[in-house]
Amino acid sequence: MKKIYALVVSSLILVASCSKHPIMPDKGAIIFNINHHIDGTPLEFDTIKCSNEAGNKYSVSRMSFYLSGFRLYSTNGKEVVDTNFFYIDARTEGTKSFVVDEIPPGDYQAIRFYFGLPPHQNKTNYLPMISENVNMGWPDPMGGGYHFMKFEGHYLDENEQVKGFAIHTGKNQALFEVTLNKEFSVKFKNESLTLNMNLNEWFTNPHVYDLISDGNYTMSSDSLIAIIVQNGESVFH
Ligand SMILES: [Cu+2]
Repeated sequence: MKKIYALVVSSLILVASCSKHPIMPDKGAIIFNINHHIDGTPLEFDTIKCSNEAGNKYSVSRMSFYLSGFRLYSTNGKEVVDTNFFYIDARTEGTKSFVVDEIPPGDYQAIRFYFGLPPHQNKTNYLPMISENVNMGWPDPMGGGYHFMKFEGHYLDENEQVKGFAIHTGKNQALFEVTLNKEFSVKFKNESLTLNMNLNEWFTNPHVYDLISDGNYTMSSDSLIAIIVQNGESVFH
């Protein structure tokens, strides 16, 4: 009798626990990984073997930038907004992944984010005074705030001489939006998504940018920055 009772009780417990919903987190998270390449070849630093649309031979010594304002669009029309900003430096492993959390579980179809910092964050000394932010500072006499991107390296000029280039963008008008149509679902805390950046796309589509004839420093030229910004809309995929 005692044995049967124990059996009944334990099977009741089993039924009770089976009828419970599986434990799901209220909110999920995505780990974004940034992958840099040049027309499909993994980015390698400091070697003049890249070639862009204009035919410039170039190397990369630095690629650092800010991404901000991530928005995720669910298949049923909901929008999830993240207000954080992320600093990425292609040479520094730890900065190439970051987490967007507080995402309701579900199916998603698109991602949007800003390349650069929104105007309220793009103010001198707004960001924490750590070296990565301080090094991205945009001088006050030129408008203040931060560089949105520092893309630097060397190239061969018309006489095959090695020269430096610095494609820098900054100031509020350089902010642009990237839209990626990607289908993914968020269920748990460890979803991961890769954002690929093709560095050669900064030099083309829609404008062919030539380091020799257009210029090797963009920072003091609003018109060169505008060209780079327009090309930038297609760098991520
Ligand atoms: Cu600069």
